[in-house]
Amino acid sequence: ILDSMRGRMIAESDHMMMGGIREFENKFVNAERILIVACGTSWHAGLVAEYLIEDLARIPVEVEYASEFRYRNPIISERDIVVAISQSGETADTLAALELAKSKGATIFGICNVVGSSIARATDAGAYTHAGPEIGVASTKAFTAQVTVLSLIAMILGSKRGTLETSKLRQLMVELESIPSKVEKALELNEQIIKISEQYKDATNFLYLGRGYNFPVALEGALKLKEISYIHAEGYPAAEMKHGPIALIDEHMPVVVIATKDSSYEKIVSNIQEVKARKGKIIAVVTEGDTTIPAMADHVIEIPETSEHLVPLLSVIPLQLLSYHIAVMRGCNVDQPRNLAKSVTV
Ligand code: F1P
Repeated sequence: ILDSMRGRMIAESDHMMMGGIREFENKFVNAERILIVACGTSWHAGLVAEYLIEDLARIPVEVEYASEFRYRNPIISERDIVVAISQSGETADTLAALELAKSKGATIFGICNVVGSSIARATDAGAYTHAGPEIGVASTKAFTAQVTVLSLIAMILGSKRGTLETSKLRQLMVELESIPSKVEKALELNEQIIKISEQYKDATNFLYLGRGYNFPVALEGALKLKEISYIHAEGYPAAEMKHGPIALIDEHMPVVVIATKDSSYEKIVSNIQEVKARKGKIIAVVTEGDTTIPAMADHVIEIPETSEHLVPLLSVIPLQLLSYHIAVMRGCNVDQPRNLAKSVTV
């Protein structure tokens, strides 16, 4: 399984001209640290990778906003692997961050959509995601593609380092194969999400909460809403709510809680109770068949069950649909949101 998986990644990246990872495999496997640099949605994909790689491969990962990276004096060495993630492959901040890391001797791996883009050309190796091109500015399927590549990397590293058992690897591979059909199923939620969007299209604020693998998804849900509907939204780790955001909760605050069945499920149930006690409105994304949270939430969106390692690939879908429909109902141009560019080259 591992060989075919590695073969697939190398074949893909060789075919698409960025160097394959074969040459750097040992460096990757023996890395003391992996540094991820990216902006916006790509940064959120990087955050998912931090959870995946630390959990499955036990390599320390740091995820840096590329837009901030060069304004401090970061410690980088030739022993570091730097992964630059960018949908457009042209984001100036990401390019500058990887150039800085390269000048210190780090090995640069890229994950980009666009063949021959500036970031792809500046890397030592990498993988193209080919999720596009489309005219829409806000990144959606690029996120899914980036997280898929990063999941494969985490699995390969975990297997090579002996931190991921063969049976667990096999289980994850089988699960990954089932993701496309589960994404299709999640897209069938469209009609239900239109109805929810109608109720909240005039909201002025939204809060998004998630734990574990769903925390980056909460950030991404909030970003998508801001980008295309111009509604103020914040994403938080669910447990962080009591350290500030809880003060904002009243009957006018919709709270999107991503609460799929995983190791933190019980904790998130108590977060929902805290929101309900303050009359906040709960839009819950849950695992199909859940009965506890539906009894508490104002709206329930059920997604297919999957491994918690892969759940962002599914839980992000309803949040993208929610942003999309709210934006359309508010008369916003979802393809060309104001003030945003497909490639942020300055
Ligand atoms: C990064 C990004 C996108 C966002 C918008 C502005 O782009 O922040 O995530 O949706 O388009 O740029 P990229 O480096 O992934 O191309």
